[in-house]
Amino acid sequence: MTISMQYEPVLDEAERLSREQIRDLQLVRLQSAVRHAYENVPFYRAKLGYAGVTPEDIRSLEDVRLLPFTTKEDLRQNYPFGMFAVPMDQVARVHASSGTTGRPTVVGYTHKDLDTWADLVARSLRAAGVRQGMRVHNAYGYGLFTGGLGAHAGIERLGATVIPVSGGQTTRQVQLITDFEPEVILCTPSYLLTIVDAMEAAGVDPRSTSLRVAVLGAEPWTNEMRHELEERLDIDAVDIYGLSEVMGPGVGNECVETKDGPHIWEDHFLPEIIDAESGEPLPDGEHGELVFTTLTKEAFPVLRYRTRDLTRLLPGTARPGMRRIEKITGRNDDMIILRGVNLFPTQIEEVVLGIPELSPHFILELTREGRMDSLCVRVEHAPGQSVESASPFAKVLAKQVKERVGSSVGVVVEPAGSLPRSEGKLKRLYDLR
Ligand code: DLL
Repeated sequence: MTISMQYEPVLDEAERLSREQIRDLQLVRLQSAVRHAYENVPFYRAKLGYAGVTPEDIRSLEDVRLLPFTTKEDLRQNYPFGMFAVPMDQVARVHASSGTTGRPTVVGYTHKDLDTWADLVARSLRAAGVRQGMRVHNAYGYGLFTGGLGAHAGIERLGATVIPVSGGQTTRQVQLITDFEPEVILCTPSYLLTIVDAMEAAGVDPRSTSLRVAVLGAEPWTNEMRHELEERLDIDAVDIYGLSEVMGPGVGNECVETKDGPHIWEDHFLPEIIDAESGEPLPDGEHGELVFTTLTKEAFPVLRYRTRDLTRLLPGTARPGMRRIEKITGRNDDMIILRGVNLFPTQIEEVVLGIPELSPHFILELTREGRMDSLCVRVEHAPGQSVESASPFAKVLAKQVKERVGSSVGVVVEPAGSLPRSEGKLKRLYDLR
């Protein structure tokens, strides 16, 4: 167990608002956000018109439910700039999602949007325990991905020192951490795992570096992975959440003093949970798909955007005015349906990390024999083990997955270092069907 840093939390004005004050602010902002989207984006005008809704119909926060959903497919169909709500000469920057299938989705920001984004990333980092004057090693990828540049601006806004490393070249990352002595690292959890291994390979004791905090996100990860990274690096590992369509990193962030799931920065974003199949809104506390309406964005407002992320809304703790989401451990897109049983890669991660003879490096391969789908977990053995010595634990893993998830999976123990390593968002699932 690492001991959480004894920082006094530093809160900005909005973080001190009561729940009631936040809701009042949200209603005023929601009304103007809906009007802005309606008046400036033909797509929203048409969609609201079709649903028989006008901006005047939004009289309470609950009236957000009158609005139709927006999906990734809607954004694709308006590629590249069709969803922008300001003329192009007011767009200061664009970013785009990688778009593994089909067209990427393009998002835009005015100067004011960039300003808000920097403020919210600074707030996120402060919640994680980052303070003015600290050195921050930023290993999120720079470029069209929102991670690198989004985090960069927030680090500067906070008054910390940014080391803009971007992703990749892992040996050099280790060298820079050793030489520049940053207190903070920002990257995906899977890439931090790659970096820790590289430290060990270079003869650097990961627990002895200058690092004290890691702000990790951009992909699902479990509390088991948090404990693994905190133990191995002697740090606090804190969760940062966000998505390009809503802004980028910093839509919400965990507070280091509680580490109980990201608080959503509700002065700028209105979250909802819906039933992923029926689209029906669900009460707080129930599991479903996370949906966002942006309250202040100028260039790229979204109304009821379906994230495909699965979680639930919980009351605020360290920031009582804003609700939290439970740590996101699954996306609709990642769900594997194996002979009728739903399974998420993070459920396998939880089990793998509980078996010391196995390493946290694993991939999932989905194959089909005849009409039957089967899933194979390829997992590397832990350091100090061999394929022979760790192989009996393949059975242990398969048994625990069967008990906890209800699916029968195959398990193959692989030599250390044989599986692909993450340099950003990890690809866990290989669909070979
Ligand atoms: O990944 C933004 C980001 C960058 C967040 C750096 C945090 C840190 P996209 O590439 O648009 O944006 O991917 C967004 O990544 O819908 C989630 O499925 C997943 N995701 C992001 N943060 C988390 C997290 C960035 N903390 C998609 N936990 C989202 C789980 C996350 N999943």
